[in-house]
Amino acid sequence: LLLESALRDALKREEFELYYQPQYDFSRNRLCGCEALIRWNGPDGLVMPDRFIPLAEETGLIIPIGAWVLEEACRQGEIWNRATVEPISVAVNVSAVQFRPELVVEVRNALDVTGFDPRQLVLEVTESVLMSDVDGSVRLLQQLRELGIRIALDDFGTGYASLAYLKRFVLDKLKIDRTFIMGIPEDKDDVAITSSIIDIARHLNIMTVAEGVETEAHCEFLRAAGCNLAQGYYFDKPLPADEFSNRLQ
Ligand code: G
Ligand code: G
Ligand code: MN
Ligand code: NA
Repeated sequence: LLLESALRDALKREEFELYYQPQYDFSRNRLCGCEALIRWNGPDGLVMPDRFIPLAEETGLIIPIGAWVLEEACRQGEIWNRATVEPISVAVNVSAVQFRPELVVEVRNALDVTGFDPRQLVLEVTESVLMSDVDGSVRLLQQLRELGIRIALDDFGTGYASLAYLKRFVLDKLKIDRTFIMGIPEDKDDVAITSSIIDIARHLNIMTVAEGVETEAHCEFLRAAGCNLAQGYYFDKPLPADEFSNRLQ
């Protein structure tokens, strides 16, 4: 049984760790960034976020945990970017509980403390996060982008945002949900949906990131369709920071 006190102790004892899943740029054939994904090194081994993020959200602990994630991701990103010629972007997941005006202060603090270039920080939000308060979200996204950071819409196509919201929310990236990628190239519906998302995004000047890219066939299709970036087991699973560093060499 996972208890609130255990989660609180985990934060105090610094038992959380970020893994980084590489993202590859199709046009330049290179590693260009990553998504940071939290893990908990608990007393009985590695605990995945699905098992503790919901409790962290219910108890409000996601606020200090989320602030730690932001600062840790920026700290690590700054280390990488001091060592590489081509910049590496780092994407951080933001839950609905965190998506409130104070998030601007938390992001600014993480950038200030670490010196990380804001242009290399991406916040991943889902459609449901934005849709719970559309006007508030439009304002908050605007304030976040004024910090110079980028915004990605996660799990795109699975929520209930309509295409009209792509106009209202100022977004830099769309992450095509892996449930659409999975069926490529056999499933004609998945093929149609994925190429349409890529086309719409290109016309709106939004970058596309395919999630859950697992096969050579996925890659071939996505490259031909004009998708910008890919992330998935075909390339790498989420990696501890030192293994990600090895990928940069
Ligand atoms: O590997 P994976 O099991 O890492 O991640 C599962 C889910 O947990 C993903 O949907 C992701 O959005 C969420 N998640 C991972 N890391 C974080 C984090 O740092 N903050 C929040 N809010 N969610 C995260
Ligand atoms: O934030 P988001 O919900 O997109 O979280 C990404 C999740 O997807 C993480 O749990 C990560 O471990 C998982 N993942 C990453 N690449 C793949 C993949 O190629 N296939 C599958 N099935 N899952 C993946
Ligand atoms: Mn994500
Ligand atoms: Na996703």
